[in-house]
Amino acid sequence: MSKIQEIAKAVELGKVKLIEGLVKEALEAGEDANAILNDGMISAMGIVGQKFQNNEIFVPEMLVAAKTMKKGVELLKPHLAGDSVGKHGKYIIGTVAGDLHDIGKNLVALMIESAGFEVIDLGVDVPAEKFVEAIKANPDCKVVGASALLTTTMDSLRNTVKTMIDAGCKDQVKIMVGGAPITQAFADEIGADAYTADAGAAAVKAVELVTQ
Ligand code: B1M
Repeated sequence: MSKIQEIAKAVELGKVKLIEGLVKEALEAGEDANAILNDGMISAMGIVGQKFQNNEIFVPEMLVAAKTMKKGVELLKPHLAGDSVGKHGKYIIGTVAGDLHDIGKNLVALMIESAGFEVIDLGVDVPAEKFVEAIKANPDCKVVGASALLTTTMDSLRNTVKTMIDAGCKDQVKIMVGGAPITQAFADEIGADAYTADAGAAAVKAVELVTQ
């Protein structure tokens, strides 16, 4: 089994105590941090989701898998992040109200930071009004990102975008949306300025929005 496969297995099985050693060994062996993240950790989360859907595992197992991945991402952070924090200004990000998933949102935040933004992370389960408050409190912020990871919180994302538009935020910021159930068509329908499918593309799009 390769180091990356071992990392994937550790995340899938929620081996929190093993992940630190495995990630360090993989980095020392010269594995690329992006490959560890994508082929190891993110693909393992796909398997975890599949097992949950098939009733082979339940919420506690999903939680330890998430905890293991978070610990692994912490170790990868210095190898993924750039050193130009803040050159593109501020980026406000959060997971919408009713939604507690934060791994994807955290990865987007990490990539956005690496691309040269100062990230203001509002966390999870963020009420629409809190996005508006944060935008108004940071008049120099030009982009905001909202994540929804459940089909049941797509309406919450719709409400978040509408609340921002109704509060006049579009005069100040571009609104980006994303998350597993979100599509370009849905983003267009709710009035977002941009949609991307993953964290890497989100960083590229954010730079595009402030430099075009
Ligand atoms: Co939940 N969960 N979960 N869960 N969970 C999913 C999402 C699910 C698909 C599992 C499944 O059934 N196959 C399913 C949703 C089904 C649906 O939508 N219809 C589900 C469910 C049902 C639930 C609960 C309802 C379970 C229950 O309680 N019965 C519950 C809901 C709680 C709530 O939010 N109110 C729940 C709870 C949890 C845990 C708390 C246990 C845990 C989350 C822990 C945490 O995040 N701290 C958890 C987990 C771990 C998962 C899975 C297994 C993994 C999620 C994840 O981290 N993926 C997930 C299954 C899966 O994803 N296959 C599942 C990896 C992450 C890197 O991907 O989040 O998609 P993702 O982010 C990507 C892109 O979407 C994109 O970039 C990211 C990186 O490339 N992206 C953006 C995200 N935000 C973006 C923003 C952008 C642009 C791109 O611009 C701003």
